[in-house]
Amino acid sequence: SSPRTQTYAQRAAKNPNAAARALLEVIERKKSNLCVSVDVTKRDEFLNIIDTVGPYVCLIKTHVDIIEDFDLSVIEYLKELSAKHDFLIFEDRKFADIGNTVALQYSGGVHKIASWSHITNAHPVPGPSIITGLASVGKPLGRGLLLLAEMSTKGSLATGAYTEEAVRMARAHRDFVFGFIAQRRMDGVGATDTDDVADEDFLILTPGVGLDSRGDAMGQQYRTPKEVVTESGCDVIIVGRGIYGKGGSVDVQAVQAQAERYRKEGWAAYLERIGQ
Ligand code: 5FU
Repeated sequence: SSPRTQTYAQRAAKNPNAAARALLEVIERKKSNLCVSVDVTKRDEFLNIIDTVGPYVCLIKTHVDIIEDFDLSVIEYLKELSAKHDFLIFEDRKFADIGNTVALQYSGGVHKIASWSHITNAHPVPGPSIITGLASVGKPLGRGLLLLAEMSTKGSLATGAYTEEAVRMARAHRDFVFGFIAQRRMDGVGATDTDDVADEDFLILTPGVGLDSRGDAMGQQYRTPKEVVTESGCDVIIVGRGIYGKGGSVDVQAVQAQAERYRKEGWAAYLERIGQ
């Protein structure tokens, strides 16, 4: 059977990437395929939202470069919350430069992403050297990489042959690249007769998910968990503002209620997909 109809636990058992295995296992353990994207600019609010949604998520997605009052103690708290609530961390860094530069950006600077983020991502635009550059830092640490094969935004250029090439790049680096940011399943995409894709199982993490809105004023487009998980076969729903609104002060009960609502919808969509 294809990954589309297998359980997360079945897929965990045969995934070659440690970060992917850990993610699939936590999804199964918590019955949550929800990733919350915490896009706020103040450290207290950032940590407060994470502590609030923690019980409902498999993964927390960050953009640490938008936090105004950042220092490495934010990361210490984030790691504590990751242990307390049992979730993985995904810094949505979207690397896009030459191998040497991305290796420096990934390991160093103010944020030292590789030291704490289980998962990160990259645009395939520079070609395969971006993967080898990031792998030189991330592989020894047991990290995993996602390529951006598609985007959720209106007018995205990541379509057609570009998307297919992204999948080919991933296929050639299965030890480090375990999946995609995309809007649909990618197993077998762009494969030729000589590629062995029978056991291929790329995880698909999908932003642009919302239950109450179809988009924002800046090109974002939202689909529902059912459209994303049941119909398009994606594995993890990534939700930001649908959970905490505009940000500002955190209404703990309201944020909890939204997180549980999206967790439930995402899980029901998965059960429907695998026929349970
Ligand atoms: F790669 C992508 C993409 O194609 N669309 C996205 O929206 C990434 N994102 C991220 O997901 C974006 O940077 C935000 O951090 C998040 C979506 O937030 P929202 O509040 O749910 O729209």
